Amino acid sequence: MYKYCNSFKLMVKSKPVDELTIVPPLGMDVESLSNCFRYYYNHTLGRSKDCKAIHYPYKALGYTLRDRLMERWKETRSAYEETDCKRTYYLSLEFLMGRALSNCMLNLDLNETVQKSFYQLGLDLEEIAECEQDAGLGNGGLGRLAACFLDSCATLQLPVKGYGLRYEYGMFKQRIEQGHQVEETDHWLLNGNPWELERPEYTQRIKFGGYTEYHTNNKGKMTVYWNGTRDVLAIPYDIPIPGFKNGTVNTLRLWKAAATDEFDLDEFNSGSYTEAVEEKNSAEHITMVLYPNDSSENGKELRLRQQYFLASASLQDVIREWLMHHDDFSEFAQKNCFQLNDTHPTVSIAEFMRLLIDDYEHTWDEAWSITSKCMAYTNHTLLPEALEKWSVPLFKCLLPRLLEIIYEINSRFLKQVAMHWPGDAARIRQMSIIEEGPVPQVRMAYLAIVGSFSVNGVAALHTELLEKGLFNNFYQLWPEKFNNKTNGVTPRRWLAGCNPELRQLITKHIGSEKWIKDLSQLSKLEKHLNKKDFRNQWKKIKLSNKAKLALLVKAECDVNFNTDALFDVQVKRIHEYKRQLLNILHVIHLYNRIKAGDTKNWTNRCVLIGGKAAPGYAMAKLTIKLISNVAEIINNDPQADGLLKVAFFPNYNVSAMEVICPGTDLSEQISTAGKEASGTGNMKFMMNGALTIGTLDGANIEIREEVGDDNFFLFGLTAEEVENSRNQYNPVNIINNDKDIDAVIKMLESGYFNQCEPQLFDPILHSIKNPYDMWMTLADFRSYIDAQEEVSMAYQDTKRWTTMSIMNTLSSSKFSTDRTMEEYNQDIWKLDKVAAHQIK
Ligand code: 26Q
Repeated sequence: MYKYCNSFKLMVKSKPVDELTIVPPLGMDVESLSNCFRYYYNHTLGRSKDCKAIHYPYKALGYTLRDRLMERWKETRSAYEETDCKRTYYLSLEFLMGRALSNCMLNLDLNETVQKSFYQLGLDLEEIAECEQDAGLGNGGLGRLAACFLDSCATLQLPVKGYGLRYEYGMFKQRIEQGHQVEETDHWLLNGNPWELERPEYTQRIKFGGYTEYHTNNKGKMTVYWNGTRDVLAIPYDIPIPGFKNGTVNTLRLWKAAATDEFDLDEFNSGSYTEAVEEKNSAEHITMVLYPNDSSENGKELRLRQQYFLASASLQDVIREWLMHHDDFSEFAQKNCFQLNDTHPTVSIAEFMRLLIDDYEHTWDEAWSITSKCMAYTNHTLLPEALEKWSVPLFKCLLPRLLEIIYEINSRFLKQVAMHWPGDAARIRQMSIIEEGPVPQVRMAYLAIVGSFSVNGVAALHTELLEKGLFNNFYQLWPEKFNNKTNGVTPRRWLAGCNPELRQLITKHIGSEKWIKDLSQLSKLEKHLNKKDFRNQWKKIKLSNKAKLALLVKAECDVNFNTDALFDVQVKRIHEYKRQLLNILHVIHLYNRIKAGDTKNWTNRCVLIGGKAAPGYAMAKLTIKLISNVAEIINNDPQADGLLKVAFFPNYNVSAMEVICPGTDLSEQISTAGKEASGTGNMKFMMNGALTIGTLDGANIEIREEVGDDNFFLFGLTAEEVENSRNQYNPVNIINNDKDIDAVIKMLESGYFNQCEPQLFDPILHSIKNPYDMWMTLADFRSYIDAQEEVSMAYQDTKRWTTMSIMNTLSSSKFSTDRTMEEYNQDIWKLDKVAAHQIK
């Protein structure tokens, strides 16, 4: 039998005999690892002892470990195939994976073995691990959530496969130059990537452009042809996703764009050889760069190309695999589910309809019945300006067949609306997938809701606000589709991995490591809460983690953090709604107190702020500059020495967070209530024993519920109060009636922090004083100052602080993605867990 894959002309004449694939399992002992490592270093990579480049030993270790993953990967695939189990595909434009090496050692339980092997080889494991580039294929929360989900699914042995894009350039690297953000490219694949496996035999072909034609086929059936397209190839690269010590290795499949080998013959014959070859370039642009989360990038054609490229390649791939074991699609919807990570991959709904109708000859009703039973949509934002829209003319030009299908989906949907609300024309206009206007727009969130059987928000408040606000019409029509799935983070990376000392202490007191897979066991620590020995060790570990963070801050920011001081940290993308501004205004307030000699009962603080601003977001960039300038002045003022330090942390990323969250005392979660969908950094800090100062926003509400009011520093208006007081908001009044706030504003207005650059911060001052300030920064300032004062007092009471810190870790089990994934599975996916055959 010949198997033929459309573009990669691979022929397999016969099934390989077992001799080819039967191999004895690889050793997991020190000697086997050392031998394997030496083999890769000397033979595969061809290096000698004189080679100074550190990434070769890193790569050799990567290959050594990947081989061990490879065996388990095969076993996992066989187990899924043999059981013909139901599967979920997590479609996401972003997977913010961070580093793979230490995660792989943790999950294969090879930490100690590799340590020993490297000790014998005379190599420094820590130094070698440090040279791994972060896989920064995401902007922030949404991308990191996808990575945590994959980790938990592998650990829970859920048959879930991730599909994404293999960007050549990930999230930009941030440098700070004279207080300003400067973006640099992140060419993360430059030295190769030992964690990926290219799979050209599964290449797919993706259509763009062209036009549609309607013909009646020989059976008298009307058939649509999408012709005249300019096609691009999608080549898959597989990344192994190991579960925690369970023999499962799931897959993340990332697509890379490549040109077809066909040239435009007309151009070729007329002598424009180079122009013909240039087409190659434009094809490969599709997966060149990750889009930063930037509203100025909205509506860009290349972004829509990326979205369709992911959707089409992934769906074709799933169908290819399905048809290897099934004759038709009758059981497809029972056995497959697609989870859409925000609206970014939502064109999948129309693409699946196209494939079923045009390529597999289904009727509209059959196709819709299958499609709408397998799609599920997760929303991650409440900001109306962040809802994706695509101009109809652009859509028509790039994806003409898909636009036709979307119009048909919409027309059938609007008939349902009309039945439900007879005579309500306004409702039809409001709910239409096509927004009318000078340039009509496709509303992707509406398409996602109409085409999915499940719609979920990412924290209780967020889901409630979706139901009551943004998607209320749809909620009225289909209340049963809506559900909440509060986010989480994986305790492997975010506790066991990044905080090895705390891992050891917890394990010792629980009596086993089972808590790493079952975080609810953390409650067993409660009986040690008042034990002196346990508490002392807790404090010692926090201090040691603070020392590590202080070293990093010294290296990256050249600022001295004293570990006796309160480490007060806000790290996340820079955005007005997250209110880094409120944080720095409070810093200025503290500085004013120092200058005024008001330092009785003072608590020393080290304030760390980090995060990237979207390159086109002027206000966010100016906020970074303000933080940098304030830091510069305060850190060089001898009066503030020992009392207050401030640093802006450059290039905040996953690896930095692995050092930052274990060394933090106070976690800043201070968004305007109703604006942060969930937040996940808040959960990482909590797990590592930091206390939160926060508003009643996103998952903060649930964090407070779990840890108890006494162990959380609450301030600010509720989401409801924010909306109800918007019309009366008068920031100038607030300034005039509060001398502390007035002093802070005066300080800014005086140019104290921008003496060489007059007027620099005027846009910030204007936004703060604007009664239409969307983020109502000053409305919460007094309450924030007071809550911070409570924090200072609590920190001085070491006994109280330690209890609160332990209580935070102990109460964090809800925020494990293991719990989140169990809920997705119970309510949405309904997958059976499948254990792979364990290799010893
Ligand atoms: C938009 C236009 C063009 C190109 C890119 C984008 C784009 C890219 C990324 C828009 C949004 C994102 C990412 C959003 C995000 O990270 N949202 C966060 O998701 C987390 C996980 O659910 C939540 O915890 C956060 O509250 C939410 O802000």
